[in-house]
Amino acid sequence: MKRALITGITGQDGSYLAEFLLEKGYEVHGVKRRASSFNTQRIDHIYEDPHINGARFKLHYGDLTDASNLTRIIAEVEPDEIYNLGAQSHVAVSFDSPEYTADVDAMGTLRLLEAIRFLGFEKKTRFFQASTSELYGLVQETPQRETTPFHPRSPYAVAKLYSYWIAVNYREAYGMYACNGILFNHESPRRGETFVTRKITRGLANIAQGLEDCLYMGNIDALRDWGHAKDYVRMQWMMLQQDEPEDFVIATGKQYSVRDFISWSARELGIELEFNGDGTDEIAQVAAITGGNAPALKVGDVVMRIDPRYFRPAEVETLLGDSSKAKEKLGWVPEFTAQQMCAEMVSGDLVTARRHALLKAHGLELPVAVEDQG
Ligand code: NDP
Ligand code: GDR
Repeated sequence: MKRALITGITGQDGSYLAEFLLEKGYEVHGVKRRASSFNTQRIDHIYEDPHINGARFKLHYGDLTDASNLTRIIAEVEPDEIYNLGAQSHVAVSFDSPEYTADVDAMGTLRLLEAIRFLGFEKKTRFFQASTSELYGLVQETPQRETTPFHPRSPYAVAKLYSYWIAVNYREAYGMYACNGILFNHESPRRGETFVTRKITRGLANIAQGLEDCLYMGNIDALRDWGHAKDYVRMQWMMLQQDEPEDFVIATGKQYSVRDFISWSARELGIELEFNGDGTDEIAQVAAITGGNAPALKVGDVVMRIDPRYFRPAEVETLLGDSSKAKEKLGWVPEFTAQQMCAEMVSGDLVTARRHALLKAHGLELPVAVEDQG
């Protein structure tokens, strides 16, 4: 039985990858951080009682800032594959916490690679690094492929640039099977609530049900290549099954704006939106109601405004990936379109919003987390 160790197992990708590997028959180990409240919502459904013999899913307390702890976990688990998905993954937050972001997103990767080397696992343990399209930042070529030069635009991207190169360096210097997936944006109903897609689907579902008044957004002209996390974790695994380690772009090859994503989400809720103004003044108003999912709204209501607080000190305006190499060498093609994914996200958030609206109607306190960052 193969053993995998996943950092970031409590995150979006970690949870899908853990499910995927368990289905493939792996024993799956995950590193989770100590938190003052439960932080395992995304993996609770695959949790196995460690007291039961033969459990194939195991969690270890750890942190990417703690080298001795990472070394001990790797020594104990003796993994065939390590997936380094753990990160302070929010670009806007990295401007507020640049040093911490560097410690986790850059040094964390080095700590894992050094632990593998220190333990003499260079020839045993394969290593996947979650690299990012943010490396391209101020883009030098469109679409972006494996050979496109990098120009990172945030402390997050600069930290991830270090990790990209240290993975390449350990491959070249020590013959390790280490590779980078240059992942373009990928989303799902499990996406963190402060990334733009989830902020939109959750926010609009809440507004439609009368739980919030308005969505406050940053740069809605930003263009992204959005895929589904399920497709991307499958590719992460495929990359570690080759004879030779290589880096791959993982993307859909289709590009849309944040404004498009807002319109699609609204349409899923049975609302047609009209955008008025531009730049910092733009608003989105309800132009027509075509379905019954938005009882709290009427034509003319403003559901989105721009708040310059969400503009970033340096923005990545446009990203579009070319994953032909992944298609040719690995036979990988994404199964989900961005629109399908958006529909799935809206439908998940609508179920939650309806439940909360029902509680509110009965005068019960809402279990709604208010998160202003991002
Ligand atoms: P999430 O933000 O959903 O998950 C991040 C994970 O990292 C969480 O499990 C988090 O734990 C954990 N983590 C954060 N800080 C530490 C730390 N100091 N030590 C150990 N673990 C830590 O990210 P995604 O699942 O979306 O992304 C997975 C990886 O892929 C990340 O590295 C991200 O940067 C990268 N990536 C993601 C893309 C995307 O579009 N989703 C695109 C390109 C790259 P906790 O739950 O306790 O916070
Ligand atoms: P990104 O994702 O920065 O690309 O990083 P995010 O969803 O945060 O932003 C995408 C684009 O939308 C614009 N935007 C807003 N973003 C947020 N979060 N909130 C807003 O209100 C808002 N309004 C407009 C942003 O400016 C940006 O242009 C994600 C993360 O998952 C990284 O970890 C990963 O490496 C990259 O994708 C690829």
